[in-house]
Order: sequence, then structure tokens, then C-alpha cells
Amino acid sequence: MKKNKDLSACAASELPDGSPYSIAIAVADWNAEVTHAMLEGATETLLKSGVKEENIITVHVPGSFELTSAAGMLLNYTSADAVICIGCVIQGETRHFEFISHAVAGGIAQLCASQCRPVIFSVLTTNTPEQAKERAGGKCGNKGVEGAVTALRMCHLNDQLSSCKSKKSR
Ligand code: DLZ
Repeated sequence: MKKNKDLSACAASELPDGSPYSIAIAVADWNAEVTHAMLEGATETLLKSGVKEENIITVHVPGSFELTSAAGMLLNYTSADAVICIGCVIQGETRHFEFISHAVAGGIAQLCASQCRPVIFSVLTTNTPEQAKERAGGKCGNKGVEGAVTALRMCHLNDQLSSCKSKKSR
């Protein structure tokens, strides 16, 4: 894969094999026009990579603030190999943008550091609705697709590293 390649443009032949994996997606319904387009991109990509439909678990939450909590529940209560968090926070007149963006970025980073399963940050933080739409199937690609490719790559990394560990303990 080329350096800094836009993962949204990943051809089907370049996609990591998703057939062994089960992937959970938590999607925020705030700014649904954007987040649902990202969800569609992520789901299509997972299916194209070979993830079975029954191995994709999707849950909806009210807003991006709830994504950390939903990701934690998915890690605890399902056997998903990775969790993709999809959200969209758009700058408004108040300071909600800062609080929600920091909370969800920090929350997901904490989960990543404390769990051995990847949690993917597919949360747009934009100044305008137009910028968000451009990143949900517009001229800047679809960040949901990128989240799916990232999840698959991280699942492969997890497999590779866990097989190193089992070789070492033999
Ligand atoms: C309240 C709120 C606001 C003002 N803006 C957004 C946003 O741009 N994107 C988003 O995903 N969620 C927003 N929310 C909702 C919060 O994430 C959360 O759902 C509520 O504060 C309830 O905890």
C-alpha cells in the first residue's frame, strides 16, 4: 500500500482479507445524513473484503459523546475483533464542539490503550456541514470506508503479533 494513500480509494484486490473477522460498528445518529453515509461506506467495504454479513454488528447511539460507552459495551459483550466508531461533530456557535470532540477522542484513545482489540476513530470534526459531506462520500472520499480498511489492517496486525507470542512460548 502506498505511503499516505487515501484509503477510501482502496481497490477490492488491495483490501485485507476480512473473512475470518467479526467487526462491530457504533454509529452516532447526530448529523445522520453524514454518519449514515459513512456507515454505508464502512459496511460495503467490510462485505467486499469478505466479512460475513452476520459477522457485522451495528449499534446506533444518539451522539458522538456516547460512542466511547458503546464501544466499551461492544468490547465487553461481543466477541468482535475490532470496533469502528462513526460520528460527526460540526462546529456550532457554542463550545460543544470542543467538549464532544475531546471527550470522544480521549475516550476512544483510552479504550485503545487498555484493550487488546482495536477501536477505530472514524469521527469527523469539521467546521461546516459541507466539509463533513465532502468526507462522507464526496470529493474527499468516505471516512467510513477508511475506518473499515483500518479495522481490517489492525485485525491482521493483532493476529500476526499474537502468533509471535504463541511461537515464543513454545
Ligand atoms: C448535543 C450535541 C451537539 C450540540 N452537537 C453534536 C454534534 O455536532 N455531533 C454529535 O455527534 N453529537 C452532538 N451532540 C450530542 C452529544 O454527542 C450527546 O449525544 C449529548 O450531549 C447527550 O450526551
